[in-house]
Amino acid sequence: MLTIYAIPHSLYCAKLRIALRHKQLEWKEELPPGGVGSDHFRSIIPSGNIPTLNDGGFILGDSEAIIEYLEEAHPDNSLMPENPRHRAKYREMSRFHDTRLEPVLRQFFPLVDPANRDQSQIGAATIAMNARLAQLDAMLSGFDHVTLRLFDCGYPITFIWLRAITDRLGGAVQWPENVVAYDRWLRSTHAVSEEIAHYMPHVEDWLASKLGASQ
Ligand SMILES: N[C@@H](CCC(=O)N[C@@H](CS)C(=O)NCC(=O)O)C(=O)O
Repeated sequence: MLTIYAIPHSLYCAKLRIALRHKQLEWKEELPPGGVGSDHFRSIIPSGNIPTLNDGGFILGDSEAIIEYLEEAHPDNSLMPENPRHRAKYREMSRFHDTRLEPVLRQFFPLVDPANRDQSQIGAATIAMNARLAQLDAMLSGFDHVTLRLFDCGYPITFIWLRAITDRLGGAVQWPENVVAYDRWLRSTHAVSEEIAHYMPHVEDWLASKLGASQ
């Protein structure tokens, strides 16, 4: 069986589970041996990346690399189309999530703790996020939403965190029309709705650990 080294609140582990659920693969999860960032875990995977896959001794880090490997090793319930240009566009959308949108979400995480709350930093992160969401809105206009695709695995989890955090922090994140419709469609798919049911308590636990009584 596939083993995933994961931690409960990791966004990229949730992204990977959406692909596993869609592809109807069985897996088990373990905490990273030796702990996050430990020498022992880095002896298994030098980058220390979470998630990391262990497929019968074949070790692979990075959610995107893992999903592409699973797609090739287990082609059923595919997340990729045949056409090379469509495949390339799926990868472009997925990388936009991992390298452009989600890194802006990360700017919000340290600001959740009331001790670190800084309105000017919340404002700067909000401006950066609105710019990325506007770009995503334009990019989405080229896609119909029919069945789950490679790039659909990361976005729903980033949207969950963004709503949960900005509900608490305030700020003025603007959700463009195509993004709202996309989020609604993602939640209607079985893989995303199952993952949200599993993952949401971990999001709430993380927020409670940062917000304490001020929640
Ligand atoms: N691009 C990577 C990002 C994964 C990532 O940022 N993982 C965090 C946890 S959510 C991590 O590895 N933290 C531990 C570390 O950096 O040592 C992926 O898609 O797997």
